[in-house]
Amino acid sequence: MALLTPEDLEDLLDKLNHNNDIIRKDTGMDIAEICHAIYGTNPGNERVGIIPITAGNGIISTFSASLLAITEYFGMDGFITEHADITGYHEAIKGNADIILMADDHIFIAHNLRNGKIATNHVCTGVVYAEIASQYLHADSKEILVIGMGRVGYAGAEHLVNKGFTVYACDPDRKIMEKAKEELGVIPYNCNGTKKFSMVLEATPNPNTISEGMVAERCLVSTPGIPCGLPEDIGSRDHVDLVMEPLVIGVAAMLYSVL
Ligand code: NAI
Ligand code: 2YC
Ligand code: MG
Repeated sequence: MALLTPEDLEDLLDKLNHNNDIIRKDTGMDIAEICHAIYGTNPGNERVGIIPITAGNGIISTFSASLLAITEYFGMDGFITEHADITGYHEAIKGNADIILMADDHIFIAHNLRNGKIATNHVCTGVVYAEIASQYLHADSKEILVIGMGRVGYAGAEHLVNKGFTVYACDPDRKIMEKAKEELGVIPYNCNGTKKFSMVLEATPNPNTISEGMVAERCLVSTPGIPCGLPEDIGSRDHVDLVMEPLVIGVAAMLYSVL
């Protein structure tokens, strides 16, 4: 399980603003509008209880503070509980939280206590990064490449299939590819292929997963993957744009999805 580090979370809102500029340029929408386009919701001033969780590898020093900054960025009324775990959960309820945010090493959830809706970070991250790629204004077709069909990539691919895109997928895990072919009807793409795409969703925990042959002259690469899968020499080309951010975009989608 790839866990965030405090280094990943440094300069979080600067990274968000940089990515928002690219999203606006390449889709005509900002991240709030992208989330609204997916879920049809708008944040009010919902009270969001953020509960530190000590399970497994334990608390990531700046994780809760990052979540607080994210709730405030989207105009919500966030607070971090003084206590962790069950005591913190009780404190959040007593503190009139409408929505709970909490994560152990395996699952990160948003749970709306008022309407019962619940969201996981993996699914929402896959969906929102897929949506960003799919809204690329300079796309040359409705063919899109998904690299990595794990928890994030599969959710993104499913969202794109449901939107009517022709989804090519690559993943070295044969069982995962079999499942994706059977359930989603994705077209297997040889990772060393030469068919070029103007939209790429990358969701792997490895660097340099995107190769020369995959990227069209004008291309938007949308990736939550840590580290980044796009090699520097390809990413530095004039018309190859990159949306890559460690936490905010995925959490924004979680919050919009439970409103
Ligand atoms: P996962 O382990 O469930 O899936 C990763 C998939 O990538 C696996 O199926 C693996 O076989 C495949 N893969 C590995 N190398 C590959 C390659 N060279 N080409 C094609 N496929 C390859 O991981 P999960 O949970 O889907 O997360 C994916 C990445 O997204 C991780 O790095 C995780 O840290 C990151 N993440 C980032 C978030 C954000 O907001 N930025 C939020 C959630 C996850
Ligand atoms: O500080 C805390 O409360 C910790 N229990 C938080 C642990 C989060 C672990 N999950 C991750 O680092 C990754 C992120 C990419 C988002 C989802 N999983
Ligand atoms: Mg993110």
